[in-house]
Amino acid sequence: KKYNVAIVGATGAVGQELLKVLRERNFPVGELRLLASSRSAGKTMEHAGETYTIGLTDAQAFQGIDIALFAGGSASTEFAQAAVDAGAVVIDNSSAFRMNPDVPLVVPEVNPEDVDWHKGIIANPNCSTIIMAVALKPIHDAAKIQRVVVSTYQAVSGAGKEGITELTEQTRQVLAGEAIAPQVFAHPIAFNLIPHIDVFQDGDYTKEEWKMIKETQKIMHEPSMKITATTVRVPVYRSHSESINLELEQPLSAAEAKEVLAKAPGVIVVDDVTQKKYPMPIDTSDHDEVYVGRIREDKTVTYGLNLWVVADQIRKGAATNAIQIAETLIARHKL
Ligand code: 2RA
Repeated sequence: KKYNVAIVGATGAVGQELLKVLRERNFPVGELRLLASSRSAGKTMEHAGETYTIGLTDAQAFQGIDIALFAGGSASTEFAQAAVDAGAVVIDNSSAFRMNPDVPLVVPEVNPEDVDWHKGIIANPNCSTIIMAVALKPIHDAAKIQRVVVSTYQAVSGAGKEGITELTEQTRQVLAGEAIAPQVFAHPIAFNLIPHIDVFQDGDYTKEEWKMIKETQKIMHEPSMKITATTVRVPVYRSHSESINLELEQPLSAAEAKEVLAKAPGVIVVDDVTQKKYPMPIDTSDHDEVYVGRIREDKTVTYGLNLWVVADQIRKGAATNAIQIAETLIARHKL
């Protein structure tokens, strides 16, 4: 069986990646409808040798669509319900519905069963949340995580194509001794890092930090798991990195942790310090897996563990996860 698929926000960084991943994974696409705002509607786009005309996202755009992949942004609040009303299942990459108790928030390696109770919309979690959840799940199953302390090192492409352009342009300007005028980020990002992603909220945590806390608790079905986060933008083009410290309820040696992680779906362990092997953004970009290394016991608590986790946030943190949700729907006969 083939499915008619719409990509809403097809011209952005995530939209483009959705297109790539659909093709790469041989997703059974019938009609493919590319939609965007009035800025891009009417333009044509080349992809894998084919020319597509971008349609306008409006309430009528979803007739006959089985799966609507929303890349993110305000289109979700405006049009997700229209897509559902037209009979599509929406897989939404925006933050609009993630914490809605009627909307499953799914990482297929962690809680695939949650697709079963969808009412039309399934939310794709925040990028840094997805990456962390994939690495935490096997450890939680093996030794029950009590507390998580995470610090992130997030690539500029997390802020879209404009983030990439800003880093490139500022790097050139700094090297040329020219003045810098930050637009996408609050401060210069070239030769700097910024401990501030999204807006500040309760307790002086950023929205990105609250996403990592609240979304992880929802995905893992552990509403009282203790999680604290510091999220940082770094001058890297692509792939988010995370330093994760865990306190466990039961003992788990570094060797055992490596074993469970190596067997876990979607995880690749890269951890051989004698060979200077550990995950780095430069190696993980354009890959779908979550890479884990620097796996060490933390002896400052009874059962502690440190992990270094890196993954391509446009792929596993967004597009790949969304398409895996669609695959899960098909596999579980929920489409
Ligand atoms: C970022 N979390 O990296 C965002 C993208 N979803 O800014």
